[in-house]
Amino acid sequence: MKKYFFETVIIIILITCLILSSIPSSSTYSDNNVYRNDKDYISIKSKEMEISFSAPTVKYDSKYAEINLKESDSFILAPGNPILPKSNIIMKFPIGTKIQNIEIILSEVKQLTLLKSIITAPYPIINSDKIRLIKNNLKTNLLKTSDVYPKKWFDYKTGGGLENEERITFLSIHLYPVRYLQALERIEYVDKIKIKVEYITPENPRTYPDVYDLLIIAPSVYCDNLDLLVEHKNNHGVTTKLVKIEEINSTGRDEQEQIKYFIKESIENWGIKYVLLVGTKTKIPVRYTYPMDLLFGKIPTDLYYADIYDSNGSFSSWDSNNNNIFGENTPFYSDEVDLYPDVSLGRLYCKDNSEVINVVNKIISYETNLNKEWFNNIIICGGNTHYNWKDYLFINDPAYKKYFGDGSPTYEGEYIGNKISEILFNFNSEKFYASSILPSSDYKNKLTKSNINNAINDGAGFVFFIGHGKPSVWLTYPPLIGFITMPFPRGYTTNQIKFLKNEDKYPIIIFDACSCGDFKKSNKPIAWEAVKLKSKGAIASFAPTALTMGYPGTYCEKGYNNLIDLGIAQAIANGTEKAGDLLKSSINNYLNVVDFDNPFYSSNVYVVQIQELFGDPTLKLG
Ligand SMILES: [Ca+2]
Ligand SMILES: [Ca+2]
Repeated sequence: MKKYFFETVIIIILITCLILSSIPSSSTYSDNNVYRNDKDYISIKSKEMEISFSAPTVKYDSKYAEINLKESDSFILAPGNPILPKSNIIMKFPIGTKIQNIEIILSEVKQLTLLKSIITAPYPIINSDKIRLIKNNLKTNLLKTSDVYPKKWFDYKTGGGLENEERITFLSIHLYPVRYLQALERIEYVDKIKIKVEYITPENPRTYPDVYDLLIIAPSVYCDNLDLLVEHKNNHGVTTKLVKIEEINSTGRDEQEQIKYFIKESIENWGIKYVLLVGTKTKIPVRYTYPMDLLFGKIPTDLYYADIYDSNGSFSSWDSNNNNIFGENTPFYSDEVDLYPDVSLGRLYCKDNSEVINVVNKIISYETNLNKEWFNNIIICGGNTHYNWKDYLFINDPAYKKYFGDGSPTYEGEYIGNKISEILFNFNSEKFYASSILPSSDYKNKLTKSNINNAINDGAGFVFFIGHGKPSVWLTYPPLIGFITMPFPRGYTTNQIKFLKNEDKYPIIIFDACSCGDFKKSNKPIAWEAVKLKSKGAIASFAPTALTMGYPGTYCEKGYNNLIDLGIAQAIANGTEKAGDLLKSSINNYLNVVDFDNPFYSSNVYVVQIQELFGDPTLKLG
């Protein structure tokens, strides 16, 4: 997963600027062969870059100091530890590239004495309607007063994945140009960091035949009805292979591993980049994993089938200690899982042929009428996700300030909703917010079930539901009070979706809420119930398969499910063409930016694993 694969990392810290004078200013890359052995060319290549930083700025409030860096709005957020700016460098290499060495050279280290201690990062909270801090359930790594924090000036990880249809090895380097000497109440910082990465690209670059784009795996009873979809896909630029699950006989210790090996063979023999599973968990088994075992137990994750390779390009079994417990994360052991998807994957959770027919007809209708006028409408539903934080009552209370970090209380669902409409500024967003019940509200559209359904009936490309959930319902809270749920009285339920009248105007729904895609507890999660309906409902949906997490207050945008949600919005804004690539792109971004040297890393692993697409990953957007 992390650096275990690689050779030593050398850090050279020179308390001088002399060497830097010979380095070109600003960020530069260079590729060169520096070593050749007698027999073969062993090409150790290198990339260099230099990053400049302004002096950090310090802002004081009544109790804490807040450190900012002009060049970066990314921060180390290890709960209970100081919030410090960081800079994320993402490098991409051909898959199988081996990182030999990473070296950094620092400019002169300067120090600055602070007048107050640095504000600490908030703890995530679980987004179920029963809110609790997870603080007490995870081991924490609070700063000891004698330490420098963080311990190193940089950290890194690698992973094998797929970006823009290219198979690549990601190298994500996080630089920490400001460190905290708590005992002295000082920061130390640098204004330049030079990075040199030495690497070996694979001798035989991976190229696979380009025979098929999409692999569909389904039970044979569905195949007659899926033939229509295969024909449609082939006629619309997506070469498709349908394989009966009964005919898969790859090696593997159990059915899930056999399917995973078959997907690997399909990548290598046919060049597939998309996988569609058709069937419930009894027809196509799901892999259960234990990313936060102590708190959540086992969770269902189809990311297991999408993350085929590690950063070396080797098969990733998700069980590196071979104990038949997959994706383990405990204080004592973690299975090596890089999580970066190597295919874009979705599941049509069909329980019978009538659902197969409904969904195939909807996909064909959606893709034969592209450039839909209503596609540019988006609907955003949200409210006050974390009412227990009593919002503005505590805005000036230092104890709460400690939890919020430098964030402020806010109506989290609406805060994220506004970020989404900013990212998707080219779309017409219609917002249905719980705070619209306040006379002073800027928002006029009331968060009611009929308003939501009327807006969907008018046509929208995307619907975002940001808040809380259970398998059969999405809901949120109004400002301040937590005993009323909205839309009143019991939220937006599976039943409500049945009243839709939106034939041929099918949106993609994003449920940024707990358990709306939980097919372990329920065979009828709302995320699938919306997709399976005949001639109405959604064309596809994204939803977590278990309870999820978030930060309270304005910090909500910095992590967990809200960050996944914002990543999907960003991928839409970037013009991503196919539905499955929205989630893949969001996961890649998430893995590249979240803190990995963090005792809470397992909570990030968990949040990535529970993301599910209920739909065709090759669905053409527009
Ligand atoms: Ca294991
Ligand atoms: Ca991978």
